[in-house]
Amino acid sequence: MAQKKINIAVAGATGAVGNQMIRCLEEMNFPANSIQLLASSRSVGRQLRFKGDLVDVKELKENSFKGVDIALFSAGGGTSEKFAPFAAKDGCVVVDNSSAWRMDPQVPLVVPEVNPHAIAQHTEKGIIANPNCSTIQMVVALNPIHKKYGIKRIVVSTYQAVSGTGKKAIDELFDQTRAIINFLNYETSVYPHRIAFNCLPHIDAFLDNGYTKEEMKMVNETRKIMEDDSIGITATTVRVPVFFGHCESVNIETIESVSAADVKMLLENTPGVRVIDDPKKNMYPLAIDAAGQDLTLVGRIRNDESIPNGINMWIVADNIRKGAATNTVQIARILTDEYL
Ligand code: NAP
Ligand code: 3JN
Repeated sequence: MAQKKINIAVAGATGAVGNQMIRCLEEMNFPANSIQLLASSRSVGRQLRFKGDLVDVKELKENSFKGVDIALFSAGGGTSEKFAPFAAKDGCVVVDNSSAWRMDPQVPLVVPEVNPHAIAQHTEKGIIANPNCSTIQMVVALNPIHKKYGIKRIVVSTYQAVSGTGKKAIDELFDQTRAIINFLNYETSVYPHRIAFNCLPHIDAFLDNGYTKEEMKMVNETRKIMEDDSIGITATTVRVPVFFGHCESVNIETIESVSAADVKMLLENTPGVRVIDDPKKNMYPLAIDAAGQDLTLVGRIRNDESIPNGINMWIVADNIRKGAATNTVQIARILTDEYL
C-alpha cells in the first residue's frame, strides 16, 4: 500500500521545542507532503530549514489549519487553549505539548511506550496531549515495573535542565556563567534567582498546597498515563545549571516483592530504555549522555534497605527530545500509520 502523505503544521516552530520538532520530523523521515511553520507575529519574515528547503515562518492565526492533517503545538498553554479548537474544527488533529489539555478527560495523554492505545480517543476533541517532560521519562521506566509488580508509592526528586524553560533560559545560563567566571556583573530575568552555579527548588508557579505546578503535573499526569489513580506520588522539582537533560532520583515501593536484580533485568528488556548501571566502573546515566538521543537512561538501581519492597533508581533523558519533540512526533507517526 502507498505511504500516506501528511500535511503538517508546527505551531511554535521558532522555539526550543518547535525547532527540535522540525529536526525530529526530518530524522524520523516523517511522511510529510507539506509543512507550515507557525509562530507569533514577531517571527514573520524569518525562514527555517526543513529537509534542505527554506520555509517561511507565518503568523499563527485561527485559519492557519485549513488543509492541514496534523498540527504539532509548542507555543505555550494560552496559545494552545485558543488555537487548538480552531485547528480541530478544520479537521486537523492537534498533538499539543502544553499543559492546557493534559487533564481534560476527553483528551488522551500519551507516551507511546506506555499507552499508545489511548491515541484512539483523539476523535473526541481532535486533540492529543503530550505529557510534561519530567513525567514522560519517569513513566517510560516505571510502567513496566507497575505492570509486573504493582507500584504503591513513588517519591521523586528532579534535577531539570534550563532548556525546559525555553530559549531565553538557555541564553541566561550561558550569559551568567560567562559573566561570573570573568568577575563581571550578571542579570537575572528568567528565574527569580541566579541559575549559574546554583540549584533552584522551584519550577513553575507555587500552589496553595506548597507544591509547584510542575510537581503536581508529575503527580496527576503519571496517574492518568499509567491508568491508576491509586498510586501515591510525591515530587520535588529542582532547576539545575545544566543545558540539556533532566535527571530524576526515584524511589518506589511495590505491592509484590521485587529485587534490584529483577528491576534491572526487566528494564534491560524494555523498549525505549537503556540501562547503564555498573557503579564499580563509574557507569551510570549522565545528562550529557542523554542529550541528543531518544532513549530513557536508567541506572543506580538498588534495593531501598529502609522498607521491604523498595527500589531506588536514577532516570535521565533529553528533555527537549524524548521529553517533548520526539514523543510528539512518535504520537503523530502512530496517528498517521494507524488512524488517518
Ligand atoms: P520558547 O523557546 O520560548 O518558544 C516559544 C515558541 O512559542 C516560539 O516559537 C514563539 O514564537 C511561540 N509563541 C509564543 N507566543 C505565541 C503566540 N501568541 N502565537 C504564536 N506563537 C507563539 O519555548 P519552548 O521551550 O519551545 O516551549 C514552548 C512551549 O512548549 C511551552 O510553553 C510549553 O507549553 C511546551 N513545553 C513542553 C514541554 C514538555 O514538558 N513536554 C517542555 C518544554 C516546553 P516567537 O519566536 O515568534 O516568539
Ligand atoms: O521546566 C521544564 O523543565 C519543563 C517545562 C515545561 C513547561 C514550560 C512552560 C509551560 C510547560 C509544560 O509542558 O508543562 C508549560 C505548560 O504548558 O504549562
